[in-house]
Amino acid sequence: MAAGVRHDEESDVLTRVKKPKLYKVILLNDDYTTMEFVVFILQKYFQKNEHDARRIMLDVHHNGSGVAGIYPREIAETKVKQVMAHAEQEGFPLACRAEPE
Ligand code: TYC
Repeated sequence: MAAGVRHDEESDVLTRVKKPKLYKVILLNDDYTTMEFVVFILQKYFQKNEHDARRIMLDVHHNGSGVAGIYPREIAETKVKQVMAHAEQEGFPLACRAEPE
């Protein structure tokens, strides 16, 4: 084994254990989802207060996308699924996705 390889692998593993790779959950704008529903989603799934939820919603509305929250991969992916399922249930096309920070 080349010198240093094992050590590098160990330090990578330790880094991931202590500091998991983080993913942004991005909300995407559309013309049909109501502002109220997006504010509700930000409060329910991303623990935002009303003020911050409105600010993030308006940021998405004006800029096309915005960050709802930042989480380890599994949590980010779960939130994407929960949000999309809830929006679909309400008949809104609201889309979101997770992407590495
Ligand atoms: N653009 C939507 C409207 O005018 C509001 C909206 C905001 C929709 C953010 C989606 O992620 C979104 N009703």
